[in-house]
Amino acid sequence: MNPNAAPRALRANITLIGRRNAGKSSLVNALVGQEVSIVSEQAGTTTDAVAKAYELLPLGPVTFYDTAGLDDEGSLGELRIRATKKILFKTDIAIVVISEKGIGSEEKAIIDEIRQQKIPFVIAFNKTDINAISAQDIEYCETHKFHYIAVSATNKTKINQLKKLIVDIAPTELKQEPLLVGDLIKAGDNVVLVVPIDLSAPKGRLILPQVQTLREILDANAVASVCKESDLAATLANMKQPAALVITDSQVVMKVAPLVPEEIPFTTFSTLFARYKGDFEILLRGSKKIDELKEGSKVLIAEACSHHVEPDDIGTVKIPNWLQKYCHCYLQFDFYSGCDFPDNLEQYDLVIHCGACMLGRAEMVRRLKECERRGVAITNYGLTISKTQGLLERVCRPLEDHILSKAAL
Ligand SMILES: Nc1nc2c(ncn2[C@@H]2O[C@H](COP(=O)(O)OP(=O)(O)OP(=O)(O)O)[C@@H](O)[C@H]2O)c(=O)[nH]1
Ligand code: SF4
Ligand SMILES: [Mg+2]
Repeated sequence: MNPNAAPRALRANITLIGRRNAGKSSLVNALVGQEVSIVSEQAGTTTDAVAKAYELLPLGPVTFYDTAGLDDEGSLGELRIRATKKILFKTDIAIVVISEKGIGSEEKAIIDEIRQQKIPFVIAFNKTDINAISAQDIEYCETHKFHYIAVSATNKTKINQLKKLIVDIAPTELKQEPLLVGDLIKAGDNVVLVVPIDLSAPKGRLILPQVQTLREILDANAVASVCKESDLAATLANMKQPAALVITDSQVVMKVAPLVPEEIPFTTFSTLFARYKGDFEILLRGSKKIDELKEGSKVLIAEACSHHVEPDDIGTVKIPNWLQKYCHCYLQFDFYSGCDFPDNLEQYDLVIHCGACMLGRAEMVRRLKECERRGVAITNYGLTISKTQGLLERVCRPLEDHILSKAAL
């Protein structure tokens, strides 16, 4: 864990998918204004996916993936189709490229799959310089309320409009940075941060999540008090106006919880970051899976990057111990670090993800969605710690109350 590292920029993955020869490579070239992908009239030109980084304003940095045609033949073709489908797991926005032949059963199957995976998509009818969209295809798109556009990669027609459509349908996590704590407090509130200064605390400074939280409290014109867990009781007792929120480091949540009166909203930095960095509902759903783990259940501890492992490492030592104690049984743990998930992800009963300090929100949400698409529950370190200490409900309450109050508006 290195919570001081700056988050990587958000980068959206945009995948062009369709039959061979539909013009996927030509369209990628037209979108980025460069000849990055080989184009030919021979079907099956693109065999391995080609990635091209591009700055798509106002969305920001994106990667276009040009994929192999989904009607590729033979055993190698099957492998390519599988590789293309794997890219779909990581796709934020899909462009279904249709050739001059229009939408057939193959295209409908692709669209169904994309919809099932809840990927926003646009249908790009390519080659409209030689063939206009048929009335039947227009009706199909209109009936299903699909976004569609007629383009020509060769003539560069409506390429800018296609880019605009991509930006319009982009998921919200790609468009706006969410708040960490600012929406949970109001001007003048007292917020107490509990920061343990133990051996694992870096010398002479606070860590990034703490600094980021402090900054947001100030931005909200609220007042922050910072103390160690040993000084919390005195800090709360000396306040003329009761604390509006107490936020603690997860690792001391057990010590701190009894010191905070029930009526004072109480949460952890990790819980705030679970919402800020990911999809809170997916993570919360995943944490419920902990109660279903039984003897021999398989748990994957996934870390987004490799790092030096301390003897009491949170991912490899503490969380496995807490979990087994909580579940009263032996669990099988696998550990995986890197920007991908293992191919056999489906065999796990639960994935527990690290705090994702090195990942942008979009990337973390994408990882969460990939697990959902592959039917595997996922939660994260922070929620797991609170759950195994019996405090999950309490530390989530400030966020859930906020979600409910927003829904009531
Ligand atoms: N007339 C016309 N031809 C196009 C257009 N876009 C692509 N083509 C042609 O269609 C053929 C296939 O184009 P590619 O871009 O290689 O198609 P692809 O979907 O990447 O094909 P694979 O990689 O084989 O799956 C080439 O001969 C292109 O010149 C277009 O907008 N209009
Ligand atoms: S991304 Fe995950 S594994 Fe890497 S330093 Fe951050 S919390 Fe630790
Ligand atoms: Mg191609």
